[in-house]
Amino acid sequence: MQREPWWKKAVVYQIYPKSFNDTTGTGVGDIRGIIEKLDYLKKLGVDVLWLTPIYQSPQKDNGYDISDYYSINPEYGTMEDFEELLSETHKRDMKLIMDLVINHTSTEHEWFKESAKSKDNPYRDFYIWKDPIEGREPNNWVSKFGGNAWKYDEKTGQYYLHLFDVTQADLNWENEQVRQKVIEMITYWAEKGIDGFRLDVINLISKNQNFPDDYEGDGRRYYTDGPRVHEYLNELNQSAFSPYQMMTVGEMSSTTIDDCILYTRPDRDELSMTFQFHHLKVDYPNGEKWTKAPFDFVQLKKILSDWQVGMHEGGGWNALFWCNHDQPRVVSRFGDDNKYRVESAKMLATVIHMMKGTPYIYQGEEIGMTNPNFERIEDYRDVESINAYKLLLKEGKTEEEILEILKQKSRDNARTPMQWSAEDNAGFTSGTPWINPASNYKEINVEKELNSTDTIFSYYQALISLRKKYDIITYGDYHLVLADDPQVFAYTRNWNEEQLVVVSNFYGNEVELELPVTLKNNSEILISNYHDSKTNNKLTLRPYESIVYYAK
Ligand code: TEU
Repeated sequence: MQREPWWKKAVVYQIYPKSFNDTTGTGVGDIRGIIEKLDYLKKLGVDVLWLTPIYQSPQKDNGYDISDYYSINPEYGTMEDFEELLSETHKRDMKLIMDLVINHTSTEHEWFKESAKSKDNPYRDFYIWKDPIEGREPNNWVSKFGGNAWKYDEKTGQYYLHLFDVTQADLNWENEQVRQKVIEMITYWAEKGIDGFRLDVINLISKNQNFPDDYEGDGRRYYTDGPRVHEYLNELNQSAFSPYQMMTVGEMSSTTIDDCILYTRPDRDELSMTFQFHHLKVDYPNGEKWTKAPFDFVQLKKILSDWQVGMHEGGGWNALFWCNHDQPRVVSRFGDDNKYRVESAKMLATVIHMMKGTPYIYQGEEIGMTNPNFERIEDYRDVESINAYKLLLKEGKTEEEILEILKQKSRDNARTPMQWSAEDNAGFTSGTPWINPASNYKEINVEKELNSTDTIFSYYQALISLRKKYDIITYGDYHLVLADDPQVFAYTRNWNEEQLVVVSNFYGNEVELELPVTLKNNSEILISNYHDSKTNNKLTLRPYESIVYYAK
């Protein structure tokens, strides 16, 4: 049998450098701040660190607007700092992956500046420029951050496409020179010795070249998993990823299981694994994000389970996650960030970490950080949130209503400073933080976690070591049971003669449960978030109780 790739048994930790640890008092986290915390991350037990973008950038979208792929944003440090981070990470036997943002660049990137100079500039074709149609935008596609996705340029009389912010211009992947430049850049970082990449919105790079109007939607059907995307990824793989044996995880916007199988099936030579977001839209009624809404639990189970089974059967590989820098804190979203914060954080971790795929932990998740519940619009920094605020005001919503929506949905919920201690600003900075910390940092912080027993942190440690010890977690199949149960998330995993049964109460009230599968006689409890969980076929699950049974 071919040797299985290492990343199948790995656990990844996502670092949002801006909010991780500031060593210079600027109020912005930095690379040296990450180096300082490597031992902490090693202690947690993770194998890979993923850094969101640290390249030079005007920071209109916190680094997802890159103006130079070859240099480090000075706020974060220098290239020497980066190289030290890489070697210190490797010394501790961990790996480092970086963010690759190649659907678009900042409009301050040299390529764009050249491109905007004239219609016959050699870089013109690096971006997607179109003539007006009847004096208007070339089509009706909508930017993911609100408004039309085209921006008119007075000087040359054409529009350029920006699926995200107006300062994030989409690259023209049809242009072979663009692809060559990207390959050169990937090779530069690979030569430095990094271990892989997370590829930002990578399934949006190939657009339908007719650029049709979308009369039923916002345009995404014409560029999501687009016509040449698999070809482009295969090219990147063969010219840059494979020669350096990189681990790659594609961030897939509104994708399908079928496409993700194609992106990740080993014989396709595209990517190692994919992030999909369908399970994080269960609180978007009718697809609408900017509304305050409860989540649909049965749907959540169904989506996660369809992806488990679909990717298993199709030979693909899932990245597993609840949270990232674009999502609210999971304990506030699907758990209880109050009375049962600890129990629910552990339960949520169990549900994801016992699934098939590679789990990702977003900074602060391992100590149960919550949404900050900002009360004023001035507290928000995120371009998407601020755009949404303006649009919702125009639509006639009151300021109060909008603030309630942002408290639930804003991306800034995950971007508040990492809570290291009870000191000022959560021990994140000695200066003024670029965004305020959540006010609960005196209660919820790393120092406190490390000085106590039975913490969320120690529970994550335990989950990570179980993955190392039990192959069934990596390789077993997956079956959802009690699919329609409105309170319990239960699934089984089978592999060779082994069996895992994972049962979790997703709510704050007790529930009587007759286990849907007969536990084998020799079943043991691998992990549970209560001390005295029972090994019975009939049991009462306490608030947010989660139990993993194992038998051989
Ligand atoms: O996000 C892609 C993306 O489409 C979303 O997760 C986005 O934040 C959401 O749709 C907004 O409702 C990636 C990055 O993770 C994000 O931080 C960047 O802003 C975006 O790409 C553009 O580079």
